[in-house]
Amino acid sequence: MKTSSLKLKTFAEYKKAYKKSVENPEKFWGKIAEEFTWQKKWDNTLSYNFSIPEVKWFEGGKLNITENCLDRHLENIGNKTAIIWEPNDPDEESRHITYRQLYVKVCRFANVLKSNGIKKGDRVCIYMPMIPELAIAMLACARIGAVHSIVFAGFSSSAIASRINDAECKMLITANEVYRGTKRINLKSICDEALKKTPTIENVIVYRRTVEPTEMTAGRDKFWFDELQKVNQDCDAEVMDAEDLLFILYTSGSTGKPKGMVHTTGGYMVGATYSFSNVFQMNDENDVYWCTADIGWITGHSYIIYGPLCAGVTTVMFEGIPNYPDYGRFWEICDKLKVTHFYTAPTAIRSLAKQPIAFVNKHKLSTLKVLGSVGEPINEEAWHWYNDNIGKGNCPIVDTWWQTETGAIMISPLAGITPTRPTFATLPLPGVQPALMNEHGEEITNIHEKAEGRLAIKFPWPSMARTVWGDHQRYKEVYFSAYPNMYFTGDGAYRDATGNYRITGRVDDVVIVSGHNLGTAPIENAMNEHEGVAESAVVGFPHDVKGNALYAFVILYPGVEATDELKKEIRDLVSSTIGAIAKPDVIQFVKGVPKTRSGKIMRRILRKIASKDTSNLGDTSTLLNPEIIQEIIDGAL
Ligand code: 7RM
Repeated sequence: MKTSSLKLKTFAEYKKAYKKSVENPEKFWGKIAEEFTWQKKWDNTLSYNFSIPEVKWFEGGKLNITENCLDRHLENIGNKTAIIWEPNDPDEESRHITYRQLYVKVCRFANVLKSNGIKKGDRVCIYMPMIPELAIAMLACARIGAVHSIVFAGFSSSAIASRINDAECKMLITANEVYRGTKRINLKSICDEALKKTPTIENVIVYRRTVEPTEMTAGRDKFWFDELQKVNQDCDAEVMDAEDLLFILYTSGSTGKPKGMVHTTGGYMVGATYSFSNVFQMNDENDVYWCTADIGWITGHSYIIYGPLCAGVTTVMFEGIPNYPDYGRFWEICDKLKVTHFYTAPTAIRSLAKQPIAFVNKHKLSTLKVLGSVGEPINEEAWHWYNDNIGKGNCPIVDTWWQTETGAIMISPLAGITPTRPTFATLPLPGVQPALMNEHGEEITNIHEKAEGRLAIKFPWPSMARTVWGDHQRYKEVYFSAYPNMYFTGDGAYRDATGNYRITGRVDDVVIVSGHNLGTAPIENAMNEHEGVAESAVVGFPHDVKGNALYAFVILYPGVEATDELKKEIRDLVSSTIGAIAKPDVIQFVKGVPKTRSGKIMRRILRKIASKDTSNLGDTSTLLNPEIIQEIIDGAL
């Protein structure tokens, strides 16, 4: 989908496309799908039934996503850089891999998978750092029709083991070690611990990222490099049906064990690529795109690898962290690699905004054209900091709302096309039909009046997850039971009188205080407006009179003194912004709040601390900062 007429160019074109996509979704998506390379055209564009639930797109169509990411580009852009890899250590050299080189590497490693007994439909777990071999491993799986299940290389051995066992993976691909800032972490030993409990794994392929000695188990563990020597580089792409599995990716539920979201080949490819091209608008062949997410998350799957490579652009992979060697690293890389399109998360923006502005101003940032945000609601303050200091007021910000389950961006401005508005994800992409639901479970259909409710989607889109691996019932209960014949997102949203959406946060974060439904996100936003407050998290806890009361965990900027006077100021600010009913009963100043690796606050744990019920905090091993929990408990009020 490169020079496609389907890339929208003006707001009028967007509106026209949107209208068409609602009037005849099958015709709309069918035309987009025709822009890709298929071995055989589909028989049936869409069949679905949300009450089973079952969704099938492009059934009978035969394709391989790697032919779309790689083979198709060889003729015209074979020598263009597909991946620029930027190492953790700024003194180590970057790697530039062309489309042709990537094609050869993927085919060759695909033969390694085959020679180790991996066949179409087998599940392969990948636990690797942000190095090109991670991209090669995932594309090699796709080349032969194996289903990849990538586990973020910051997760613990028990998290790896439970994911491997849930999907019954036959192979594990990993690296011996990984560099992260000043640390060197032994991934292989974490895997070895996991492998004690994973009977389905037959082979482990180990990429040597460092020269350190690596412990290998004979008969099971093999070095990546040694295996490559045994195979050639010719590998035909496996014939996949559009509805054959492409990958499984685990996402944490608000309770219980992680859900293995299942994505299939054709629809995912179409959705990821169409959204990528239209949202980011990379219109110059020299544009360079950098998404700072880890490939272990859906953002990395769709918007570091599959979307950008299908679209034939240059995509950056960064191995390191934002604060090594210092807090200017992101901006240094933008200058060095001439990044034009930059995509990151509000949590990263907020943490960088806390640092002295000199870390930004040391760098030019003159190549940037478009900025993106994803992962949580971006608060007003962070939006402006990003816009003013990074974009210099010249770069449209695309605030992209979507989920692991949606596979692709659902609500977002199209860069340079859709008028933006701070904190608003704005309008649905063509082909996406959101519905705002009121407290009686009815759709709020008047789009000319502002309204607030819960966000559902009332028509299927190609890249939606098809099931939860091994638990279709859970898929039905979580996503298709809240509202008949609709997909429920779990998010709340506000819609203004022009149809622009602002995502207000997970509705599991709604607290009912004295009968008032209070979203915690707007309260946090109000508190964050105080000049001393860096970040905050609000949860509910049981209260004799009010039913629930509000407990606020507040992180102050360095040097700000934690006083009772400050607490009063913060309460007054909430009161004047939202209303007295939203004033937190308790404010506890903390150094940090527990977060998932992708930057989402673990409110489940804060709720327990606020309720003085800390006997069983559940699994905290996958957190970014588990050590903060005891500190918060010790200071609890
Ligand atoms: C892409 C991703 C999904 C949840 C989702 C929301 C929140 C994501 C935004 C956002 C407000 C955004 N997948 N979320 N993007 N909230 N504005 N632009 O993050 O599966 O890991 O998370 O993230 O609550 O339901 S995810």
